Amino acid sequence: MVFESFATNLISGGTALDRQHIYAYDIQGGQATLVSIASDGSEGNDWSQESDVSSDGRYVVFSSNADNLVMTDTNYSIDIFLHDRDVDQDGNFDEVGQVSTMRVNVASDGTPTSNGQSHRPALSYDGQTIVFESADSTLVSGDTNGVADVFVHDRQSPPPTSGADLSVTVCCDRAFAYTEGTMNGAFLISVTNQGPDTAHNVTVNLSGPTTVLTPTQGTCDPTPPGSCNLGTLAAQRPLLASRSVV
Ligand SMILES: [Ca+2]
Ligand SMILES: [Ca+2]
Ligand SMILES: [Ca+2]
Repeated sequence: MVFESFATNLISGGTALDRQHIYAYDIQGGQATLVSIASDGSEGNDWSQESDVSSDGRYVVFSSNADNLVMTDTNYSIDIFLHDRDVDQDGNFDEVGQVSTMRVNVASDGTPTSNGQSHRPALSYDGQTIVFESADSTLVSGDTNGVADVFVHDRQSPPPTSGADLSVTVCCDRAFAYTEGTMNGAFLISVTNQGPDTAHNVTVNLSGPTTVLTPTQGTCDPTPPGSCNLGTLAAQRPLLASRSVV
């Protein structure tokens, strides 16, 4: 479950919890976790409210007046944010470096338009669809009614990742050798998103002989030439896939 609170003693290590924040609460473990945070773990610098959570607890949506939850929030207005508690999809939530926060009151092409406040977000069972209310008349074309409307943001069609900046390096972390024309060894494939925005559907296509592929997140198809779908890669985050040539 998720809830909002002004309490300052729900978690340890907070630095500025004197404002309304969103917490996820694990009923079985009896543990509250601050989730109105940026991808790098920074606490929201202003109040957050109106939260909802997906059925598996992975995704939390909320509205917030904080302007430090994503890199380019300069609208001085209330936005809707989606916090992913398990970017690496390993089932362990809230790991440092494996959470991400994105703004979802954006136009269909991903443009973070805003000339009005957005409120009251709700999340679908699977966390893929967000519905919210907004006075912003620029989210869709032809919104000339002069009043707030209800909008749906479908994550199945992720926005362009123009602010993502992916780089790939391949390096031999262990000795490898050529033996009678065959190559044996292991390689580390490092994919890094150095940009300010989350990259979606990160796919790495390989070439070469039969391999064993072990990604730190996502899945790989080792069938030659081999490819990996590594899923979502948060801003300023690296991930690795090891490739053993057999
Ligand atoms: Ca804002
Ligand atoms: Ca995780
Ligand atoms: Ca309107």
